[in-house]
Parts: sequence; C-alpha cells; structure tokens
Amino acid sequence: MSMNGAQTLLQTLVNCDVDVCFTNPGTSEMHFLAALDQQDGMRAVLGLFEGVVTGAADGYARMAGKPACTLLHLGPGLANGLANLHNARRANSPVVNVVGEHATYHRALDAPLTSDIHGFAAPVSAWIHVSESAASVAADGAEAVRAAMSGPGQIATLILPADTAWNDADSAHAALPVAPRSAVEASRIDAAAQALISGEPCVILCNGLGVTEPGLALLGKIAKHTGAQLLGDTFIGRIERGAGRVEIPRLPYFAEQAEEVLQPFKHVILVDTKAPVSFFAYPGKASELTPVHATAHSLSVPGEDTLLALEQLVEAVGAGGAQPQFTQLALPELPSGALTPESIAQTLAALMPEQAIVVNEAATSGFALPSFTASAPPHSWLDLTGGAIGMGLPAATGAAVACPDRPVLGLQADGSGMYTVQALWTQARENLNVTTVLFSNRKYAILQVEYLRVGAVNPGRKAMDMMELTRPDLDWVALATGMGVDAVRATTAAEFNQALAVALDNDGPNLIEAVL
Ligand SMILES: Cc1ncc(C[n+]2csc(CCOP(=O)(O)OP(=O)(O)O)c2C)c(N)n1
Repeated sequence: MSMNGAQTLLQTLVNCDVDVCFTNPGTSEMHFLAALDQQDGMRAVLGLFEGVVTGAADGYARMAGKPACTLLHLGPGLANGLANLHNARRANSPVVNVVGEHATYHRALDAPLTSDIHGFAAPVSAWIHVSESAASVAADGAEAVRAAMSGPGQIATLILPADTAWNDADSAHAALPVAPRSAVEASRIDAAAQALISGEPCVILCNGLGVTEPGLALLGKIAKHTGAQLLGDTFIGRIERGAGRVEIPRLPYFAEQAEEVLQPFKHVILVDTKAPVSFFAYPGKASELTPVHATAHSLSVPGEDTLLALEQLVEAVGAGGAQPQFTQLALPELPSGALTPESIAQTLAALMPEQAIVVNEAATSGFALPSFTASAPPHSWLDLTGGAIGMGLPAATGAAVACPDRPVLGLQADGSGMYTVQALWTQARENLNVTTVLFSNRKYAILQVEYLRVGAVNPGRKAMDMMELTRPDLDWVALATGMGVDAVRATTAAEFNQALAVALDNDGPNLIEAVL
C-alpha cells in the first residue's frame, strides 16, 4: 500500500519513539490529521491555543526526557506558540514542531496566511528545515527528532508544505543515532578540584543534569567532603526534591540578594550552567553576579556529560566515601486561621502526595514554598525557565500526559494563568490528574514591586490600573467549571486544607481558587 508524505512522517515519528502530538491544526494540516487518525502509535492532544500546545510539549519533554511533536498552523500558529517555545528552549526541552505551510506551488502567490515561517521559528529553533517533496518528508522527520535529542535537548522545527503531506511517498524512516554527550576536558575537572581543595570558600552553582537525583547525590558527596556550598540556579527546568534527596537552596531572584549570597565565595564552580547574571538590569546596579574577588570555573555546560564530570570530580577530590546529607521526611501540621501564601505552602507540604510533579508558576505567592516543601515526600519540581509567563497550566498538562501514574500539582499565579487558561479544557478533555492551586491575589504583584525597584516615580491611578486584575474580578471557579474542570474557592486555611485533600483524592483535573 502506498503512503503519502504525512503518513510516512507519522510512522517515522513513531519509529523515533515520538508518540504524543499536541496539536492545533488548520487547513494546511488536514492530511497530517488524516494520517494521525490512521496511526495508532501516536496520541493526539488538542490545545485551544498554540501557547497551550507548545507549553504542553515543554512540560511533556521535561518529564518524559524525549520530545513530543507539536502540530501548528503556518506562521501565525507558530507565532502564537513562541513564548512557550522560548521557555522550552531555556529549559533545554527537546521539542519537534511540525508547522504546516502552503503547498510548494502556492507559496509564491502571497495568499493571506503566507508568512516568514522560518523567520518566526529561527530564534527558538536549533534546527529548521522545509520539506520540499513528499519523498524527503520521512528522512526530514527522522533528522528533526535527532536534532531535538541532540546536545542538552533542543527545538527542531520541520516546515511541511501541504503538497508534501498529500503527495505519494515511499516509506517511513528509521530512527537516527544521536551523538552522545561530549565529555568534559580533564583540565576543567582539575581546575574545579583545585578550587575545592584549596581551603578557600567555594560555591557550586548547578542546573540541568546536576540537579537530577544522581547528580545531586554526587554533588552531595562533594559538598560533604569539601565543605563547598551547593546552590541551584534561580529557575530550573526540572529538579528532584524532597525526602531522600539532597536539598539545595536557590540563587535569589533579586540581584542584591543574589550578590549577598555569593559575596563570601572565592570560587564559583558552574555545573551544567553559565555564570550568574541578574534577571533584569537596574539603574546603577551590577548585572553580572559573580563577585569581583571570585573566580568562576566552568565544570560543564548544557549538552556536556555532566554526570561523568561529577563522578570524576568526586574521585579527584577524594569524596568517594562521603555520605551526602539526604533530606529526612518531616511533615508539618495542617494550618488554621487566615489563608496566606505561607499557610498554603504549609498545607501543600503536609498533603503532598508521593512522586508528585510540581509545576511552579506561583510567582510572588510562591516565596514560602521551597522551605515548607523541602522535607515533603519525593517530588519533581518544574519552574518557569524563560520568564515568559503563561507556561504553568500548559506545562502541567504536558507533564500529566507524560506521567499518567504521577499526580501533578500546578501552583499557579492568576495573572500568568490567564495567558493560557484554555489548558484547563485540555486537562478536562484528557481527564488528566492535575490539581491546580490558583493564587488569586488579583494583581500583577511582581510588577508593583519592580515598578519601585527600577526607580519609576510613585505610581498614579493609571499606572496602578495596569498592574491590578480588578474591575471585574476574575471568577476562577466559573472559568474552570466552564471548561469542564471541577473547582472550588477557598478563603480560609481550613477550607483550603479540605479542598486540597478532596482534589488530591480525585484522579481527574481540579482547581482550587485560593483567595488571597
Ligand atoms: C509573556 C510575558 N508577558 C509579560 C510579562 C511581564 N510580567 C512579568 S510578571 C507579570 C505579572 C505576574 O502576575 P501574576 O502571574 O498574577 O503573579 P504575581 O506577580 O501577582 O505574583 C507580567 C505581566 C512576562 N514576564 N512575560
């Protein structure tokens, strides 16, 4: 039986172990949809806005360790999904975008949806390719998956003109080998080891493979043996936390606090990350956070074999026999009284299920979460990596698709949640086990802080109005239930305790509007 280009692409993706497609299709993708329909190996999940599609692909990749594909409608569809592709790039998430395009002979006619797809894709994509014929689509698909899985995990964008999807093609392609991560040169291991045994104060700033369970255990040995301080980047794509893991503090978000934390150190050793810089520039303040009196040593950068480098570093400093300081399980009491960010953090720590996946876009309401949840049962923790808000609800959706046996806890600020609120509908449609805690402070609180920090003058009514989510208030219970997600409102700690217990007991999606 002959196959068309779309069918060979779908079969190739499945051959390459890509078995989930987050979609928002249009006319140019109808043959891809028809091929999806015939391909049992590929799950198809609809998102009602492309930011949901791309954010879900990011959350999926962080948990599955392999790419999902997205199906996006020409340039505008891709452009709608760019902010969450930016976040995915910052998380080193592998993603394969399949972007429909006008048929090859139609492109030059400048029909209304014609656009510079390559131009939209370039800033977020490590690999971009336009399939020019049905015969090449399968091989192009295999290359796209290889590109996505290369280095630390990358975004590959395959642009698929409609006729290359519908024309006859030969057969699917097999998976292509992915180059192994490159080993770190001995000189970098030596330099880090020399710093660690110098007797001078050292901090190890880590991310990526350094904050996986094995990475943290190796770092824990080094810290125990040498006295070095472990520190995580402010925002991390995925970190393993809780009982039985090595807990590490994070570099604070505000530059002056970060500077203070780094001030005591003579050496900053960088593990799967780069030298720290402040999130924004502020008038009269430094942007680079490595203290002037300190030396930065790059042990590894994203894409390198960080786990091997850490094993070698453990050997080099003689820490092989050291016992890392693993966190003991310790659950707080359930709180009572007023509902506050602290009381919510306490309830979350008390009720956190085993092996939860926490997707954190709690913004200013999340400051108490790290300390309260450090001694909770073991869990994975996913942050907003690229600062482009609207990642939380979609990423929780994708994480739940990747890990159907693990409960997902979405910790969601209201302003950020409104960017991609449609993700709730996908959670309902796919009956995903996601509990969203919606921090309803009815403002862009961080911007009110930043307004003063950057030295803007006292805000008047018009400026304040741009940072308040009132008139009207958002009704999150109505928003969620309107999309098929069970929802309740909590206004006291006791109500929240009760609501979270019920939501976690339920296998489908739930939302709790926590009114602050
Ligand atoms: C895509 C994008 N648009 C705008 C911003 C600017 N921005 C940063 S935080 C923020 C509002 C955050 O409000 P919310 O999510 O409610 O959290 P809160 O600060 O209230 O805790 C905005 C608009 C951004 N970071 N990303």
